[in-house]
Amino acid sequence: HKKHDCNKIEYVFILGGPGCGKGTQCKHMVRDFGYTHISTGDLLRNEVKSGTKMGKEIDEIMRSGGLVPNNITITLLENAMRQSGCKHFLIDGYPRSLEQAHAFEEKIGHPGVVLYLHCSTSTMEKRLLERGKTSKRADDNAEVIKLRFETFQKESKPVVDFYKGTKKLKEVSAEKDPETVYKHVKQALLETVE
Ligand code: B4P
Repeated sequence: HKKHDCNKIEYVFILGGPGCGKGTQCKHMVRDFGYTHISTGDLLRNEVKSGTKMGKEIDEIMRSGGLVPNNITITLLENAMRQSGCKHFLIDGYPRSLEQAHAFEEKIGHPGVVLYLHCSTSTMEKRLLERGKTSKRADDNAEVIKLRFETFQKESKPVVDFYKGTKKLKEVSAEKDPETVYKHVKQALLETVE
């Protein structure tokens, strides 16, 4: 039931702090534009569930609010993209550091547009604590949330600034309810794909 075509742009990066609503907005974009959604957070959680040695290593890092080593993330990402057999992707939660941005652009390709969901820390914290009541996610508790915010400021904010400099960045406020946020997300994406 795709309403718009994503053929013009192969890769869309979705950036934003922990709990800004990346996963939520991606669901809407998949429905309307026909992209394949790839979330590095989901890929990493699947690896943890599989109980491998690498999964245990990943679990510890996620519980500390830090970033999983780049070689692990890019390998999972490349495999998932290959296995999907698709060509147009929403890359959700990646790149989270300048090093990751460079790795993707060297090994895979260049994003056509970079969407940044901008949200205040207090709103993000509220959402994550709310999700934590039912999510059973090891990182949705006050202590780890604080560390995830620190990692975002230190490692991921520079990625936002980098793409601002290339003019590929589209900034959308993610403060309001999901439907309102999506109206602006859709507008920003339409401006680039059509
Ligand atoms: P992620 O899985 O990406 O977790 P997240 O930042 O919390 O985003 P998520 O998509 O889950 O939440 P959303 O904002 O949609 O990463 C988790 C961890 O994995 C990282 O800390 C890191 O350790 C590791 N990791 C991931 N990618 C990595 C990478 N590239 N390199 C290294 N390590 C990596 O939603 C949050 C909640 O808010 C939901 O409950 C949702 O329902 C609600 N919500 C959303 N939008 C809302 C709105 N508009 N109004 C009200 N509620 C809303």
